[in-house]
Amino acid sequence: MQGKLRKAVAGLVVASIACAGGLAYMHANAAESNVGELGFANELRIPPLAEGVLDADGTRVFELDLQEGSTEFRDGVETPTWGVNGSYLGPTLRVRRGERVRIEVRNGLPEATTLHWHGMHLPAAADGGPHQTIEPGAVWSPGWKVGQPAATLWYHPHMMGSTAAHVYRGVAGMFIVDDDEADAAGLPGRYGVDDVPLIVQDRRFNGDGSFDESAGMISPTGILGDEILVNGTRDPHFDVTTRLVRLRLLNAANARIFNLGLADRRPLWLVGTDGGLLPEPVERETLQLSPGERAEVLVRMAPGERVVLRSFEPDLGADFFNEPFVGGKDEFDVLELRAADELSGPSEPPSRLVEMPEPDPGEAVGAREFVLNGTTINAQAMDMGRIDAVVERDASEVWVVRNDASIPHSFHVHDVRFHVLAVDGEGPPPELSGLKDTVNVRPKTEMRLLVRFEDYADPGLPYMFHCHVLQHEDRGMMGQFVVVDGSDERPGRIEAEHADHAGR
Ligand SMILES: [Cu+2]
Repeated sequence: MQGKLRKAVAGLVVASIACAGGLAYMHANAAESNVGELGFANELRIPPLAEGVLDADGTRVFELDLQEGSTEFRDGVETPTWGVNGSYLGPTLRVRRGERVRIEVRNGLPEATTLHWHGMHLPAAADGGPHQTIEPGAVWSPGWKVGQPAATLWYHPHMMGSTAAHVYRGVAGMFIVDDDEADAAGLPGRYGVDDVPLIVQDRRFNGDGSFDESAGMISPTGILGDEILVNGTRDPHFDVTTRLVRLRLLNAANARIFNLGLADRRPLWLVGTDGGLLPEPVERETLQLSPGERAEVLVRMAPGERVVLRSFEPDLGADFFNEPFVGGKDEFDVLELRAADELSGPSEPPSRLVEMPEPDPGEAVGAREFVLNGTTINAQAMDMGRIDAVVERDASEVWVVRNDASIPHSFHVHDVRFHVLAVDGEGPPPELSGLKDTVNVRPKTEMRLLVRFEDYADPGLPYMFHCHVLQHEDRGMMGQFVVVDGSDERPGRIEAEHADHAGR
């Protein structure tokens, strides 16, 4: 008996040493890099521009078909994918401030999904969150009036429990809002020529060419790919014909934080963030974008040169154990910019862009706290029937978002654009000084946001706030708020058709 026990203990010790050794090995080898390995052989695909059709009453109508297909990312290798009006990703929608829009979304996918307009200010019923499910074969036609400044937004599914898979398979696209003030700012503005959408995603492929949807055994953040796609193009280059080129950067990855800059460290001029343009360009060497965030930057090119857009090792602030497993050691070449021998247009960015109102924390009627940890917010998992916050229409609140975890989380609020008032008590850095709808909340960090809820009230239908790391969102790192009008009742719960999907 004694001998048997000793043998068992010895076995256990050996096993745990092997296990710890394996973990240490994975820890040391978790760094991913493709730097220097790409040939930039493929011309960057530019998503087709959809400008819609004006109907009799002046509403701009778009048709979006969600569909299954297959995509050749690598010559001769077909990858089963999902897309919008195509096999992977979707068209860039373009609207003007002041216009009424309607979008007819047909779900040709084999399962129910939704389509959410990320960054758009609209009624809750049009938001495309988890309550606006579209069954296979069904059509959903939300409409609203575009009432916000020019900005780079995007669209993607938001289905309770399966957002990560639906986005990963390829359902996403850019959504650009224009207005007169941005037109007058003097920025490059020819779509696909000197105003270039860049939908940046990481993907991992199986040997047969299919996407590897397994989340990785160790990663606490879900899928991290080892290859980069830009607008669905692997190994891409873009031919630049102007001295200044405007890049609309969108981090459409499920989990990866990119730290984008040019390989020779020349400056980027940051001209816009999630919710619109900045008052003036700000020079940055690199720009960190967490899932869901956007930035518009200008890059200056010289005739005939080539420069690589790279994602440098990000500064995630995760603990020693987790850092490599959340992508903190990874570096990627993303895209090569190739300048023509002759370039046109100005070489200096405009000095002034648009007017932006200064945030006034004094207007806030109160504050509430959101603590991020594990895959919960305020220690609760998402419940489709539970209303977590009731806010008054046309009121401002301070939202204090604190990340108690040792990995980063990406906090997104639907419907609104907010100002970052402070990060750990300090004023925001330039990249957080513009209007935002998604922010990276670093580990052990507190951010104070000034959020204003305008125009639309609906006590029966909530908007979401959630982590934009999609695996976290799917696992319940999400909550709901309703906007109410003076006389509305203040619901604590609502009827929710899909409540049983929640809190997994
Ligand atoms: Cu998260």
